[in-house]
Amino acid sequence: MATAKAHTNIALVKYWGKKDQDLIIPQTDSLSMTLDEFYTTTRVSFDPALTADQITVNDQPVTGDGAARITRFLDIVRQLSGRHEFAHVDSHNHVPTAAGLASSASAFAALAGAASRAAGLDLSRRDLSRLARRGSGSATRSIYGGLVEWHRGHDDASSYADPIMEKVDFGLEMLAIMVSTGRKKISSRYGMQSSVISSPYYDSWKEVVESNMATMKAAIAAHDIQAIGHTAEENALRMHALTLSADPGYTYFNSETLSAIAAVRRLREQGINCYFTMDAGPNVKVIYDRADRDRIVDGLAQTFDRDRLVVSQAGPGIEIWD
Ligand code: 2P0
Repeated sequence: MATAKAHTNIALVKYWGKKDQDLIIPQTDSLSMTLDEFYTTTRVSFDPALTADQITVNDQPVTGDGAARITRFLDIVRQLSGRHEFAHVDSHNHVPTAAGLASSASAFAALAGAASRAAGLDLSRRDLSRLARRGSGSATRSIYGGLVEWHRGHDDASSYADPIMEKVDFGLEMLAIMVSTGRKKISSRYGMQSSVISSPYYDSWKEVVESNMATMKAAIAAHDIQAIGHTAEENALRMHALTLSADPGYTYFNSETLSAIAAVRRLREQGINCYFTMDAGPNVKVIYDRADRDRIVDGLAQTFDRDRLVVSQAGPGIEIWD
């Protein structure tokens, strides 16, 4: 038996498209911040008495497509370790109630850590990030704390994460504005593939990411929060342009997303440095220097209830224990 705790992450330079859908090799590099506030804890034990994997999430049994995806992942662990037993998987997502931020990143990172250890594998962090990638692309980055880069690579061995700054030693902070609790209609897996196939802007996106990765790394090295935020905001808007320009086009934004963007821009017009980013859903995350936190929370509280504003520091990498 083994247990692992992994935190979710928010990309500052986004992953949006695969080269290899089976191995989950992305089209581009990406870069994220691991968040302290949101994490998943997962316990795995292999049991010869089982005739199928037994999976619960937040104490509710998981069946159907959700279970099939976890079993496919466990099959990879069984193949790597030479074990044949089915497993008990008990997972808890620690996200604020009504977050709508539950993430496959922390889920598959924690599952990779717990399942590999329970199966008797002793993987390096790099190999854990490669294994987590097989469950969900963004999980690759959740093996490490702080600021993390996922090298796209070109095959299973070369596509893994590396830490850029494991302990964030300057004021970078993120705040999530919880605008919606509903389940998204278009999964990121489907949405990103549709962008790869049908957006006429996809080749430009690859150039954008290459340039944003260089700018972002230089900004991190310089502790330049304004440049980090500006680059992340530009990158997010260009990623979302890939959803609008797919065929059929769609968006993850709703009217509250646009209100949140407007609220951040109003703060900026008042001279407060803060920037927004959005993922495959309507929630908005704000990037800023923690010295400005109180003014930003007070400003956003004019539009959103305070209990929908969740501040998070950079969080730690995966922990695994027996
Ligand atoms: C990211 N997102 O870099 C981007 C930005 C959402 C928007 O990674 O198909 O759940 O499991 O590899 O990792 C969400 O996609 O997709 C994601 P799969 P995943 O964080």
